[in-house]
Amino acid sequence: MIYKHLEVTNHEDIMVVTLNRPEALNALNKEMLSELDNVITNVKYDSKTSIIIFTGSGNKAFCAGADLTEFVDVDYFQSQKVIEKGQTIFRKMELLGKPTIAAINGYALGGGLELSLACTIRLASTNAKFALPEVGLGMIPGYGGTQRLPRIIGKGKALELLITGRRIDAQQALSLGLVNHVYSQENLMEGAFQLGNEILENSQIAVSQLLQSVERGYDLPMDHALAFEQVFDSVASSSIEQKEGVKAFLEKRKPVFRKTIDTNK
Ligand code: CO8
Repeated sequence: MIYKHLEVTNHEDIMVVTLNRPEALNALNKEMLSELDNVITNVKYDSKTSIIIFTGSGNKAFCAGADLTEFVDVDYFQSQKVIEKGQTIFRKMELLGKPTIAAINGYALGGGLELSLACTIRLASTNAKFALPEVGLGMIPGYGGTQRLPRIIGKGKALELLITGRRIDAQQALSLGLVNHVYSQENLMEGAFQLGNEILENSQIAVSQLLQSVERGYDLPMDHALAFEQVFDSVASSSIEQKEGVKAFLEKRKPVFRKTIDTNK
């Protein structure tokens, strides 16, 4: 499928989704959000894709946030509509059951940072800059930022960034645990692919069940969360991949897993 504001390329089991509005530093307009929704909905049921990398086009920005030209004069219900749309799409990403990697190659501001917070893992290039500057615009981060940032880096540190809107660099983001690794600009995508390939060495059914177990269980009381874990692990443990994994261990060889997620076989 051809998109206006996204470039989507497939590299065997890994899909790269590039936010592609470099003239506006890849700002998320309504059309781009709809396109993202389309990609995420389709990739969930695409057995050929196991991992998705998100990045930005050009070497300046991952995504400079929501397209501010669309928010010059919005009322309560217009605001709520767009916030709900963004929240729904980012939550869909989080519940995809496939690993998503944000390769943050420059500015990740506002909604752009929030997009990356909905990804499984965040990687950054040395020139990346991060902020949730919404309070300086009279808003609050409404695409999940007030909820996901505290969960990822801890409440106290998140609140400081949230109420100051302060911009931080890649090293600061690394020390806060906001990103997992920092690469030179040239090596960022290679790092993302390396990580993707490392994940692909495992059973993709297990990876998928694991992601769903963590995402569905994280905020629940322990007994409910453990009940989820039982179900997700039972799916993984009764799969053909588990049989291969254990057999390979006993035969002292590397397991050969399929790269797709098909729980029926
Ligand atoms: N929206 C629209 N256009 C943008 C955006 C944006 N968020 N960011 C950059 N651009 C455009 C600029 O207007 C400029 O366009 P033009 O060349 O036509 O003037 C072009 O991109 C290049 O930008 P700059 O000239 O500003 O480049 P600089 O290198 O000088 O500065 C910055 C780069 C620091 C990234 C600067 O552009 C900036 O501060 N951008 C705004 C960042 C921001 O505040 N983002 C948060 C937006 S709010 C948000 O995301 C909340 C989500 C929920 C919304 C729900 C609302 C109801």
